[in-house]
Amino acid sequence: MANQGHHTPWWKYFTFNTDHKVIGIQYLVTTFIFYLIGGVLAGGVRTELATPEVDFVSREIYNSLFTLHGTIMIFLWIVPAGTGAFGNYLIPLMIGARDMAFPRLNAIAFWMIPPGGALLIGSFFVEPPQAGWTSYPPLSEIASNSGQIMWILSLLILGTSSILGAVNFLTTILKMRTPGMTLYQMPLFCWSMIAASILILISTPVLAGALILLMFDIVAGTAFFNPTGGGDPVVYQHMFWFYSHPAVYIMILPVFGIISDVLPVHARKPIFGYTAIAYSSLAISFLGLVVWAHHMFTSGTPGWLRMFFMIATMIIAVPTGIKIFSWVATVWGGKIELNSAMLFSLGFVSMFVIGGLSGVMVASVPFDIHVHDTYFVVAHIHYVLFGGSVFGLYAGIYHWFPKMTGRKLNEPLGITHFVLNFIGFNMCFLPMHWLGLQGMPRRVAEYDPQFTFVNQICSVGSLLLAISTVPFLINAIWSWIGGKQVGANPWRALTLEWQTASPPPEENFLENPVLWSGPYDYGIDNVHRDSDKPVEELLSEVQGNAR
Ligand code: HEM
Ligand SMILES: [Cu+2]
Repeated sequence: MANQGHHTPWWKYFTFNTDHKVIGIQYLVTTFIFYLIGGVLAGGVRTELATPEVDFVSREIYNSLFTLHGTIMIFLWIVPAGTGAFGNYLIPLMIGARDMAFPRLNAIAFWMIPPGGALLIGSFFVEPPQAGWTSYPPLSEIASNSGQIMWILSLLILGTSSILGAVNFLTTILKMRTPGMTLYQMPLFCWSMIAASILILISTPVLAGALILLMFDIVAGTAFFNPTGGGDPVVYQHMFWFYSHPAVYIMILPVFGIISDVLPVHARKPIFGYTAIAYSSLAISFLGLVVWAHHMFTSGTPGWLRMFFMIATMIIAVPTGIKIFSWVATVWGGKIELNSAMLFSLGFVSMFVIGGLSGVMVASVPFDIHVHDTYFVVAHIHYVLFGGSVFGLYAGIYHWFPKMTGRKLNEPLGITHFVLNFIGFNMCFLPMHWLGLQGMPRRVAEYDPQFTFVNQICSVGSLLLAISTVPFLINAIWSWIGGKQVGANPWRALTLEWQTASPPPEENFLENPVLWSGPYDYGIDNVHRDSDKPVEELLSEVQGNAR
């Protein structure tokens, strides 16, 4: 058993490297930098909203701040971090493969991210785009044309990157599993990546189509979506949401997978309902494709159609509820260790439940008509995307950092990070439900002075969120250089990625890995220590402690 970690020289991370582990870390670090940039833009938004008047920035710049904030958070952080970073790093290791199916395509997909991001951020300095992350025409066709075109080109590049990644994930999972591993022996993260990849492949091309037509309208004077030339802006909305509703699942499915893999390890219990979790991912993926018009209840959609989309949307609560039930049942009665990975996972489950509940509320047509385009929607998306996706990504970082670096993140700093993040998050976004119900519109730089105090609470919460990132950054950099060294399998986990050294050698496994157990055959034990024992011995020990 090789326990000696294999460290990649730092400069390799700046090269066109085809090793999926290098690419995964390249994605993780790059997207995190974009997260920080998106966070600074959010800070600009919250600073402006600390007072009801327009004083910090002009209205135009405010529009551009939330436009770029939303676009960066989605297309340069959550989507590429969940799929690109974790998908790349984990899939081959989890299925016992040497690399991805198409390593060069993989490197190309990554290297499309920096130019895509540069183009998007560059648009701010050329002519700030103002039409929101949704870029609905006719607004997107009349304001900031050159910036809007840069925005479109950037999304086309990032979308292509995402498609290339999905082709790779699907092929790798379906074709490159170690001999003897059936689909039902894969870690659940791989199932969730199958579901997310299917969504990417089906929906992203439709977004590309919409954006190309939008660009024709701007540069060539066509009128696909331009009502003054006989076009129909609602067609854009259909095409946009045919991608962007599935996109919320592209952003959350990989995180569902992360949580399903983190919880059993730190609760020392088998996952509850393996097949239910696996199939519910596929069900979410299918249902996610037929609900897009719930974003268009106020766009003149006919009543019978609204009824269909309302009911279909509510049905998604079923597979989602199955997952939540399974996670709760997994930790129920476990020997839970409340370390940072576990705290972020439990934070994820609880915040995602709130986001899911407000989601069922806005799925209902009469309610949605009341809160459409208010801060209620802003609260909802952040409970799903921040309390959900971001918390889950952090859980994944704390859990797999020892695999990636051979060192553990510092726990006191991690717990500080979690506590500040959790308080800041709820302080920033919980009051927005109330603001929305009271009718405060989103995407506007000024507001009715009666909302001042509550907005100031939100802004202080966002400041706390910014501060919470400091202990994390210190922790990540400091632990990478000098953190506590660990052996191959510090969490005593059973999935294959822990059977090789930490960090793994370039070829991942020196011998073909052997499946000694299912991925989650944990007994309840409370022995938490570093283990470098051979897997067979470890397993009999772990299972010997079973109930
Ligand atoms: C860092 C903490 C964050 C803060 C303080 C924050 C704050 C805000 C605020 C106040 C708005 C509403 C702007 C308006 O409508 O006038 C907004 C919009 C938005 N945020 Fe965040 N946000 C944060 C993180 C995130 C994350 C992690 C995501 C993940 C995807 C995200 C996605 C979005 C989206 C999609 C919009 C809609 C943009 C638009 O209307 O075009 N945000 N954010
Ligand atoms: Cu949707």
